[in-house]
Amino acid sequence: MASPAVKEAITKAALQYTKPQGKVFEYGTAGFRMKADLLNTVIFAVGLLASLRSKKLSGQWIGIMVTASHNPAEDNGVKLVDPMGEMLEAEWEAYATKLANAPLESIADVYDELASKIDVKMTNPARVVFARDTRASGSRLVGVLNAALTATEVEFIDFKYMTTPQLHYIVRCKNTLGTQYEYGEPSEQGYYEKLATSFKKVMRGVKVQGSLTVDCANGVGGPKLRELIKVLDTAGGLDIKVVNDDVINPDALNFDCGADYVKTKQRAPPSSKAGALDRCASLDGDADRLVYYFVDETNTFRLLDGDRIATLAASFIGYLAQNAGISQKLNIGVIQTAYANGASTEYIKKVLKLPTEYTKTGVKHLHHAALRYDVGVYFEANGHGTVTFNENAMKVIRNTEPQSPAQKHALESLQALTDLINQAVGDALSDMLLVEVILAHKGWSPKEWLGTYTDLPSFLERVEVDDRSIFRTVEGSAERELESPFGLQEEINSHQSQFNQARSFVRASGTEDAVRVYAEAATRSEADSLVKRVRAAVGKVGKPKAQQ
Ligand code: 16G
Ligand code: MG
Repeated sequence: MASPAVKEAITKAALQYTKPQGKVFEYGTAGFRMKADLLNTVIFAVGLLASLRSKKLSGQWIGIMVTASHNPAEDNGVKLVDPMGEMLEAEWEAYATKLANAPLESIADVYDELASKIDVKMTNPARVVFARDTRASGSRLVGVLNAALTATEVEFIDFKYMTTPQLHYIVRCKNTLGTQYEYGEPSEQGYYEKLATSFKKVMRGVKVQGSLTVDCANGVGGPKLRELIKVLDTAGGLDIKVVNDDVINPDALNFDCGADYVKTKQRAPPSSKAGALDRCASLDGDADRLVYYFVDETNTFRLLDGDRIATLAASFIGYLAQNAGISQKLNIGVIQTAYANGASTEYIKKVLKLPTEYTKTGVKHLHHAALRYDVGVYFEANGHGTVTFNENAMKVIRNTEPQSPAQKHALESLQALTDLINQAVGDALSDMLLVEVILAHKGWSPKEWLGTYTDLPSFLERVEVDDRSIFRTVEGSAERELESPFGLQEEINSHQSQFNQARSFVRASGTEDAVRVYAEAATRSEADSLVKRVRAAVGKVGKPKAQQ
């Protein structure tokens, strides 16, 4: 039970805010996300939940990130980070939802009821770290968070502006400090130094060719990348040109730039001045997504998305494991979602000869699946992803006695990669250094990277429907098959069977009030016809709002 004094403090603090009328909140794929004006009471609830979560885990540090990622500047959001830097445990999402919807007058009671239900020892300490992206609404929301954490007597540290992955890193460092799993120094400087030191190690004997232009979506990744560049200090010949790093003009965030723009529009930001074959990359607003691209000699835009980063990373790690003589001791797997281009999956299976697996969309699903491998490479096509190394992998890499200088070099490189890669969560800055390392080792320009396989032409469409909740996928199908509405999957199958190498699926978005339709096929025109047919089939059963 919470003490009467704490309950009183919660009620008093909560009543400073007003709940938006008639709005139902839900902790979704990436936490709560909406117009920033509506978020005060949600943030307050998240503060309360973080206190319970930390107490439940005997005072381990819990993270709270205030961000709306690639959403427009007027939005904001919040998500919780668990002790090892992972996403909040799924079961607790429902508790977050419950608290966020509780009336303010009785939120202290709901807090107390939850504490008994989850069996939280209320005398345990609670510790929280939080940070935010550069959105104008962030400072107000952090004020609300402060009020909730103060009322529940939480010990907290405000890390001010950070990328989402930096906060995940801090949480993991804080909780592993002084243990055998020590992850690094829990500070922003510690983060840069860990990346820079391991980058230098793995770059020994090779040099980056040409410059890299990084579009920072006018978000928090801009100033943080500049800090990282200072610490890297031209190591390995890395020459980064930072663009779209305006964090002063609040409306510039994610506007006509950033990873989401580039991936969905399949074009470079209009502001791009990159020349033919120049290596370019884009981060999203909170720097947990990364895509690469270039314009070829015929002025055609070429995207190197998350699937490409996954195949590049898996091939390099496989190659190093081979050279280190430990490939028999490590099971390396690649985790993808239904959005992964079929050609990438073929390449992983047939050329890299590695197992692949599909999970539902959303980082947490991929991350959990990756942890079942010694080395789990996971990326969503949209650029979210990382590589995880389990305890066995770390032991094998650390304890294998090299039999030759070449083996020694490979083992040291692998060891450095385990530090270069942010294993807590997908991290655009760390992933970018990983890609740069691999391209330098292979001596590849983005053109050679693109040449590893040819993507099947694909289309992704957004369809507004009356009620997206009727679009339910079959459990265990990784969202590749629908069980409802009745008959729709059969219709999709029948369209699909009329085209070559064709695949299409439909799923309800977890972040927007819409349904997504994906189709790929051997040619552009086939993929186009397929997506149109499936879209029409969805429209028929879903009755698009516009047609009502
Ligand atoms: C969120 C997820 C992302 C997923 C996307 C799908 C995290 C950190 N982010 O942004 O992984 O790809 O949602 O959105 O988990 P959708 O459900 O609207 O298609
Ligand atoms: Mg993001």
